[in-house]
Amino acid sequence: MSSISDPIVIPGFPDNFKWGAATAAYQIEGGASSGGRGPSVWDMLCRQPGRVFEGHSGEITCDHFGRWKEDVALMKEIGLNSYRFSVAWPRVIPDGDGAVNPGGLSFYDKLVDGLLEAGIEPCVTLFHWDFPYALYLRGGWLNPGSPAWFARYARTVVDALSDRVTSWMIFNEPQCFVGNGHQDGSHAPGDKLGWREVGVVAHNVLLAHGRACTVIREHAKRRPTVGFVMASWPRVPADESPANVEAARKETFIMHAPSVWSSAWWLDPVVFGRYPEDGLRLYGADAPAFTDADMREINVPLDFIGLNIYSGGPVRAGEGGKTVAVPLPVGGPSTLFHWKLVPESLYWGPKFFHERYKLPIWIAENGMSGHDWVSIDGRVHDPQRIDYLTRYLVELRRASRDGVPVGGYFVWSLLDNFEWAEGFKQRFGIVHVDYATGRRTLKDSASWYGRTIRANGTNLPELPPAESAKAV
Ligand code: IFM
Repeated sequence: MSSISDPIVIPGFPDNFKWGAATAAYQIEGGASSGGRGPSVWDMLCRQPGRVFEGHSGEITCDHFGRWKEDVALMKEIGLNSYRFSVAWPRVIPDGDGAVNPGGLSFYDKLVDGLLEAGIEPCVTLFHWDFPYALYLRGGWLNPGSPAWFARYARTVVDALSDRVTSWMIFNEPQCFVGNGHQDGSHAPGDKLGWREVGVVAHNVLLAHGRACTVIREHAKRRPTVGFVMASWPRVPADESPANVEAARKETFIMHAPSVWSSAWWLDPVVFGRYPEDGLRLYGADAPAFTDADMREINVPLDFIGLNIYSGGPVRAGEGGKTVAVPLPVGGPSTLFHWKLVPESLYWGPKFFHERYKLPIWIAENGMSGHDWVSIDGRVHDPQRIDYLTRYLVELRRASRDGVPVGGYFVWSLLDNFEWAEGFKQRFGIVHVDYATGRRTLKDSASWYGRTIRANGTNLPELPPAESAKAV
């Protein structure tokens, strides 16, 4: 019997919450020339001097291709119930559009079986940036045939895995492979296109999304759950006054210039079947040409929105309806990437996206890069990562308690890995990887994460609203 002085126990996360870790094929697999895999645009970019930190590449990286059994065993040891990984298109169809490579498919087939045997749900991302180089030579995403290439690839994977896989994410962070890959040229394929062409690339990616979603719905052997995964840097209110909350809500979706970084530019077509008016106005004559039929193809029902959130930007309401950015404290906590800690982004981000799009939210990535190494005692101590994850999860739990349907959380990343143009400089894993030997060492954060999973988040501190952030 409870008494008035007993603390009120509020649940942690929903039952059946997906507690996972995420990775991407090019970042961990290695085996770039093994098993019949074709080259991707990332293999080619890494060969160009000066493109990637110290000339690193994903040629070998964590050798997950060779060591996947060991990695599944580690996931089981940690206690994950879900694992988000991506399938490499050029491993499955080496030239992107020709013959299927049975060896490539069988790698994922065995991985899925291994995960299920370990009691871990496989959650598949179809595209995490490793576009087949042969298709790039045929115009890449600028080619009007690109949505059909992607739909065929999707069909191949769905036919092979959907008897066991039910959680599907189609594209990971289209803003990045379009914006970094095709506009500022910092990522593969390294192009610097003008607005008109970038708009075409993005539109073809949206069409590819719609077609792949339809392929999954029509051909999956088990009832699928399908999501769209966005990179998101939500705006957060500088304090919780209604005016500042409204300013943050508005600023999270508004467009001030033509941009493929805008969340609304992607999600409005996918969920509402139309480009945002402000974006179309700003693109002006450079807006992509589209038909009603295109928009119908893009606007097929989705089951959830995946958000990759690492930080956010505080704002307040200014004069005349303007929104003003509020600087974060000088010298405040930030990661090795210089991404500032803004834990309340994991409250406001899910809340604002759910309010606008009325879909469940999964946190498909969250985590931090740090200076992690194997200490003299043979262990990897990463207290800052534990603190970071604690603060962010407290805020996600607040969103869940406030009624946002939050379906899962995937820490980025399971393993230290190849961080694109930053090479191996940034270590995001909860498992340390010695790239010279391939040796894996669980970091302290992995043990902490396992405890948090077992407690379904009830071990996280109870902090008054926004206190997790204020303490920072
Ligand atoms: O490593 C990346 C990942 O591939 C996409 N989301 C952000 C991560 C950290 O930069």
